[in-house]
Amino acid sequence: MARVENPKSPIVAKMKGVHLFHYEGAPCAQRVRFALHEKGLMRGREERFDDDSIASCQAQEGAWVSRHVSLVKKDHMTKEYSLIQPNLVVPALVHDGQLHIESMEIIEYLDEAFGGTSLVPNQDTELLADAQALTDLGKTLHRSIRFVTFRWGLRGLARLSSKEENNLRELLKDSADGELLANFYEGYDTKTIPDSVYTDHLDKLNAAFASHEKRLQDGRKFLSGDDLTMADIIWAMKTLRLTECDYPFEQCYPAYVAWFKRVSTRPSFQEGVIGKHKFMSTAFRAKASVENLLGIGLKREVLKRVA
Ligand SMILES: N[C@@H](CCC(=O)N[C@@H](CS)C(=O)NCC(=O)O)C(=O)O
Repeated sequence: MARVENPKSPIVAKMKGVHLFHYEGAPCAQRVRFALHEKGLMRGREERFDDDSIASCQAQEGAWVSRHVSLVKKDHMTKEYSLIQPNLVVPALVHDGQLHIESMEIIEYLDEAFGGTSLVPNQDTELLADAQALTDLGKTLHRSIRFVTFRWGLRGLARLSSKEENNLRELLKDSADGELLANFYEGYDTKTIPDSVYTDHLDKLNAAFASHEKRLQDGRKFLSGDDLTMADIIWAMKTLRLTECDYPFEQCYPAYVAWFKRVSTRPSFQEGVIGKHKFMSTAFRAKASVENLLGIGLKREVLKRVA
């Protein structure tokens, strides 16, 4: 479990109940919000991420405290946040003064700590191995989603200035995993992520979706069988993010689209994932549809490569 021993920030020890450091549009944070709602925990008060007042550190029974970390305003690239999440990414979760990082390990932790839907099929070794393998593939392809969606969704908007890059390197100097984030931003050229960097990632994602389409042909409801597991969670967030870039799922993978509908119509998805993200999600989709109409979007690229 990715529990952080001796966290540097004094705020962690003060927190009672569940507190989530997250960003509405970040797939890794959406995974955890989805799981929290499946576990029957509702979204509670909104607090500033670094508010350590006694009142802000108390969670209501049955609810999680939302501590929003804006990736747009670069809250995550501040000294304060680096003391909470040393890799400068969202999410981070605190439960009764214990800090946990790594979204899928947080989900495993929640599965043990709370009731509600069981997300890790521990009772069935074969099922567990399958769900774990799908989850691991999802983790491996996390970088691919970043490259593709930053290339097509955010384009140059997310590029860091050289001052910001230096600040990032400085904040990450003691982090074990920090190199990944720093390298990612250095992958930008002057305008966006170059084609030579992202196409290989797109091919890997296309191959994964084709394989999911195949496994769903036997009529199963979810990726590993008839029950929702953590594998559905990690893949649903990738699918949402790519849907916001107008990836042509409908044309390429009909059974996968039906699966995504089953997952995304769950109340936990609507409340935990979409909720306050609705406006941005709709805006991204509208932007992507216009780009595709103009022939400069992701859809054409995918159809060219999948055909
Ligand atoms: N392995 C980590 C990855 C976390 C991660 O990459 N989070 C992204 C959002 S999905 C982030 O915070 N990115 C910061 C950035 O893009 O600058 C996890 O699963 O928790």
